[in-house]
Amino acid sequence: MYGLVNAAIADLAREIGGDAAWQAIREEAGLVESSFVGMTAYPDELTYDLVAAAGKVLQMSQDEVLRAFGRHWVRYTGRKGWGPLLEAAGTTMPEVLGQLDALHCRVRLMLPELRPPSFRCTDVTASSLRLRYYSHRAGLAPMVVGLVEGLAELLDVEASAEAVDRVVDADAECVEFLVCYAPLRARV
Ligand code: 1DX
Repeated sequence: MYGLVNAAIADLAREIGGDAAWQAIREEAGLVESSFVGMTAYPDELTYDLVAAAGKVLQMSQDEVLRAFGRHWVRYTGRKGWGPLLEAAGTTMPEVLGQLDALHCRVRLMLPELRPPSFRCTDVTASSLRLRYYSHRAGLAPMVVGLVEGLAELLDVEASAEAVDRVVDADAECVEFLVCYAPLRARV
């Protein structure tokens, strides 16, 4: 994954446990690099190793690390100048979630090695929707719960996501989430 992801993990680890925790995670993961170049693609292995090491050092389960990472990703990318990308996607949960594939298409124009997941919304109501997450990568679904929480923070609404179904293929993973949010008001 692009270095920005690994940099976000490092930033999250420092936020939780300070620089000492991040150094311990680097050591645990056998990481040679001391920092990451955001726009350089790194092997996925490295990211998985960081998540595993972060769990060990910060005494969090893998699911907790992934969820915290999802929340942090929205904040971190906002801080690093990518906020307008997400802000342009919409102002409500269903709008933004429905625009994520288009957003990733745009980012891919710049970053040819991007392998973004795909998100599809169905059964959209004023206060809930079903979100299907299709990923090239296995085991990252708990991150989606955090991503939804991060988006909720950004949009200043209450929201939650819960996995309700999963289909695992040889080379892909599809997980369906039920996303609930504060009811949208009819526009006048
Ligand atoms: F709900 O693969 C809200 O490398 C969401 O399943 C979900 O393949 C927001 F620095 C710049 C750069 C760079 C901007 F220039 C990425 F390189 C991308 C910013 C997306 C904001 C996907 C990151 C693929 C890297 C993927 C989990 C898990 C998607 C991470 C979250 C908006 C992003 O992101 C999986 C890769 C950006 C950039 C966003 C992602 C790769 C998401 C979201 N993904 C790099």
